[in-house]
Amino acid sequence: MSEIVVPVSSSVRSAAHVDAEGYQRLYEESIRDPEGFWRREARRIDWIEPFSIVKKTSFHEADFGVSWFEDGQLNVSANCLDRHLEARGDQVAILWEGDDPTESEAITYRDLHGRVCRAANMLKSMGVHRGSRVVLYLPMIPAAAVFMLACTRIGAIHCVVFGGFSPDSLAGRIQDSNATVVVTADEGRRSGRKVPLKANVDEALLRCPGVEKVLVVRHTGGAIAMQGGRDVWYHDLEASVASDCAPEPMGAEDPLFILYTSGSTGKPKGVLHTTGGYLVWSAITFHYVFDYKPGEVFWCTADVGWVTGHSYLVYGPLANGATTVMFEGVPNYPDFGRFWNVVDKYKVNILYTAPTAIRALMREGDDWVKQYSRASLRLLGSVGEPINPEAWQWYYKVVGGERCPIVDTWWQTETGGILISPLPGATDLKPGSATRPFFGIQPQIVDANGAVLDGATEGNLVLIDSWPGQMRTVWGDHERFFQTYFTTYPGKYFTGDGCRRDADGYYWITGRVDDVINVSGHRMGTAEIESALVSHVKVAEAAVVGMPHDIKGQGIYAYVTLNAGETGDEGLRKELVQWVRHEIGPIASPDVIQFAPGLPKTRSGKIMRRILRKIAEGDIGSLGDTSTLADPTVVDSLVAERAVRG
Ligand code: 6R9
Repeated sequence: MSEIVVPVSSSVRSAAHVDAEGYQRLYEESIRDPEGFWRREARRIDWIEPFSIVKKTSFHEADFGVSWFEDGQLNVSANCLDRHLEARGDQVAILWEGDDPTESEAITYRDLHGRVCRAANMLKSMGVHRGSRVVLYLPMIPAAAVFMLACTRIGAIHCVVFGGFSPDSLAGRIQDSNATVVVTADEGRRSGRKVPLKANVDEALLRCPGVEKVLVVRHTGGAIAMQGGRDVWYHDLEASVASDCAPEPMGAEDPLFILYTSGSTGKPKGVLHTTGGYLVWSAITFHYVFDYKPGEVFWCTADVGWVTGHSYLVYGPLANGATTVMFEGVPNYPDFGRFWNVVDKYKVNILYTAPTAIRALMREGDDWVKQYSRASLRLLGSVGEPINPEAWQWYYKVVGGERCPIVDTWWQTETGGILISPLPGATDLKPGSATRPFFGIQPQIVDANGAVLDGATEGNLVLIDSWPGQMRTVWGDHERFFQTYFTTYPGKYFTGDGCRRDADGYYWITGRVDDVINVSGHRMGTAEIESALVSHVKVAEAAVVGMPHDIKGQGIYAYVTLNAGETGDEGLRKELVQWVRHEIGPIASPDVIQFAPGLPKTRSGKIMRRILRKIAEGDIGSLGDTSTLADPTVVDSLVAERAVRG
């Protein structure tokens, strides 16, 4: 197979922060002398009390721990707001574009500072203090960024829950984080439809007695119920609070936020990030990977409910004094030209989106793109899942007109920010490869037994030393943190991803190797969907695997065994899909439900997912060894049933 390489153009190289030699020099320094490198680089943010200790990290059981800049003090909101006021107080910080194309708002740094101070005072008046947990269940409106920053201003820990999650998922996160305050809106908007956020909160709170106050932002004006003594309107409280609020000096290792993410076991993990390291990491990666220059407009299309929305919609851009676009809508509303319309409207220079969106737009043809100028675009980014070379080429040629490099950025909720990515002025691109490690990142590829594989090879991706943006623990379960990430390959951080490295040392992420599937760039634990399915009265057992999907990357394929006496028909299929949507949220909707009289199990009772994956992929010819199954005939009936369904 001939390999396509897109070299760095001389105009991109000469304008960029670093070229290939610069990258090599800084990368080598970051590995040879991490102390010196990070002592210097951490100064790109402001410290109230400078740190003297740079790093104390070990991935080994005996002295396990991750801490960075631990004796330093800082405040995240002061770094994202106050320090920009003098030079760029009147520059736009957030450009908000509503779901409805006629709605928009431009918020300057000074204005944002005022809103954040008032929001911080509102939270204080509700009893929120240093270390309190505040759940934010909000649409993509400026208040989401305002309340994230307001929490950081007073040292409260925010926990953003994606607005597409069900009341049940929301309740689980409120309970696990022990939050006392929830901030929400009357309703959200999505492709002209309304999302009943406040009603979902009301339902969730029936199971969350610890929540004392609910702050409600008016967004759509839709009718909602307010519970006396508990629920407070934002606009009622706003008038009564002061517009200044001193930033709380926080320790570098004080918790900053919790964000829940799916793993290979049933219960989502509360990934905890801390103050100093996270901010340094989101700031430095934003600067180098997006090669950001003052005055540029940056648009990350991710929702704030995901880590990408935390690091590259809010913290990375604002720490760098950038103008960041926040978009409430979706790529296909009112039509398939929406992204390009927004790009032209705000003269977006850097666009950061997901392969699933690119594939969905690619399918609609080039005309939607070409109706718009897109002349402002300089750089394109991709995140969330592997980008297939065909989608990469379309993004590069049609969207970027072959002018704009693409940064394919590999990272995870756990990593806080980008770990493997091209730097626009330094790295020749290969469509489909996340290319090379960022400063301080030491990837290794290991085989199933942990043997380190050198040179051009393929295996599992691990990281052998810490970086400032690394998660610090699983909220409330430090043992689970250690067990999940550091025991598969002792002494190393296991990413859960498979990876190939080519002869040029480029990394190609091949996808999850654990029981996590990636649906439209969103992580779903198969165990979570299975437990939702088995909670239905008619279901005895369920096994969920990923299947190839043209737009979503992976779709959800569920094998369901019913209780004796139940019959699997179209009606029950629909009911089960609705059930999962209700239990978890629309993103977890199964694409295929196959009723199975039995599941393939080993004699010790383990479900053989490898076989289920093959059947879901339609790859019946290579089911491999089925002789270890307790009942090999189960496979024949699954294959036969699938053939009937086509
Ligand atoms: C940022 C984010 C993490 C998982 C990760 C991997 C996949 C993310 C990718 C990518 C290939 C890329 N992933 N970016 N795979 N190329 N550029 O997405 O975090 O939601 O925690 O998902 O997503 O499998 O392990 P998160």
